[in-house]
Amino acid sequence: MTSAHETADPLRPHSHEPNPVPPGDDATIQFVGVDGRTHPLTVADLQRLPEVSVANCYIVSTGHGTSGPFTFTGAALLAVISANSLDTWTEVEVVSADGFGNRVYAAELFKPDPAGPILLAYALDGQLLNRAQGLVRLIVPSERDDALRQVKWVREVRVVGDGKRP
Ligand SMILES: Nc1nc2c(c(=O)[nH]1)N[C@H]1C(S)=C(S)[C@@H](COP(=O)(O)O)O[C@H]1N2
Ligand SMILES: [Mo]
Repeated sequence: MTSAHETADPLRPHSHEPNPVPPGDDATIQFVGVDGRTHPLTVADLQRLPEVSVANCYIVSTGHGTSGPFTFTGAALLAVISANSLDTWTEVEVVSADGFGNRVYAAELFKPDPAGPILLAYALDGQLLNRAQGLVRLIVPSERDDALRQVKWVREVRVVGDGKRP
C-alpha cells in the first residue's frame, strides 16, 4: 500500500539500490524524544527490554532476489518508545547512518500485526547481528515487497508528536 504522498516522502523512498557496505565505524544510536532531548541507545539497552522474536521474515530486494526466512530477535519498537519517552507521539522516524530511513506511524504500532510486531532487531537466527548485517536493524515483518522498511545501521530513532502535551 503506497500512496502518492508516501512515495514523495524521503523517509519512504520509492526505489532504492540497497547499500551492502556499513557506513563508517560509529554505530551509536541516538534516541530523540518529542521535545528534542537526545540520549544514546545501546544494544544492551534494547536487550533489557522484553525479547521478541519474529519468525518467517524475508528481505525482498527488487532485482536482487529474496533472502530468508529469517527469525529476527530484538525489542519491539513500541516498547523502545514507551521506555524512553512519556510524551504522546504520532510517528517515529528510524534513520540509518547511510541516510536511509523509514517512518512508522503510531497506528501501525498500536494495531496488532498478524505478521508480527515491528522490531529494533539485534539478532538474526539466534546470533547477534554483526555490523555488516546492520548491527541494529528495523524489521517490519509485514513488508514483503522491496525491503524499503528494513533499515540497517540504525543511527537515530526520532519520535515525532503533534505538539500536544499528554
Ligand atoms: N541503512 C540501509 N538500510 C537498507 C538499505 C540501505 O541502502 N541502507 N537498503 C534497503 C533495501 S532496498 C534492501 S533490498 C535491503 C537489503 O538488505 P540485505 O542487505 O540484508 O539483503 O536493505 C534495506 N535496508
Ligand atoms: Mo530493496
